[in-house]
Amino acid sequence: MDTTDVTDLYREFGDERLPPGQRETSAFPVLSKSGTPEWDPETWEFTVTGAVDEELSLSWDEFRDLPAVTQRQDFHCVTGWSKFDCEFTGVQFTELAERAGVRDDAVHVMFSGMDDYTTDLPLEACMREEVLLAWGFDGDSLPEDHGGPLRVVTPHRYAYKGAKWVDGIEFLTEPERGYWERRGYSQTADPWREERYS
Ligand SMILES: Nc1nc2c(c(=O)[nH]1)N[C@H]1C(S)=C(S)[C@@H](COP(=O)(O)O)O[C@H]1N2
Ligand SMILES: [Mo]
Repeated sequence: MDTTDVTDLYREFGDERLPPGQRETSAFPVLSKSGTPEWDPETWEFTVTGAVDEELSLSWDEFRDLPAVTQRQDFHCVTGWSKFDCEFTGVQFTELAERAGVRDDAVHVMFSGMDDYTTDLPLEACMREEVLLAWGFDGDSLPEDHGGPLRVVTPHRYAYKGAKWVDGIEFLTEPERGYWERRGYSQTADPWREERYS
């Protein structure tokens, strides 16, 4: 599969690839609010709900049959580390949005994970080529600690916007707050503007 390099997206937001206040690391630390949830490919179900023409419900096999892309991306954690050149493979957010048919009154999105994690983003911040629902990392399946079988990646936002173990997307007509956003983290989370807290 061809790899698209989106590591230059920082040019839209700032002059430096490394956002202010971040340090580069080659490690890939694990940050989870609780443990790594168990999952069963037989019963796993992914849903797209809310302000859409047609709600979707996909099995693991159905999800894996969706068209996928591979991208080289940077990863910025709000706690101060950045990891360059992560290779993620997965389905673009826009692909799912198109299949469900996002209604005109949708303005915001809530992602939820199997560990009851939630995180929210404005719709326009999701409708970008680099927002992936990733099942692959560096040519392998996504490690379970890093959100396997499926996680969201948001290289233009701090990484808490990327729900690990994601199994639901809800389109909202009013903004709502996710797990960390309710606890004082930024809703917009632009690393080049250091939007860490709200
Ligand atoms: N489901 C879920 N997703 C999550 C989290 C979590 O606790 N649960 N933590 C977030 C935070 S704070 C960060 S920094 C990244 C960390 O991803 P990593 O563990 O792969 O480094 O996942 C985000 N997504
Ligand atoms: Mo984080």
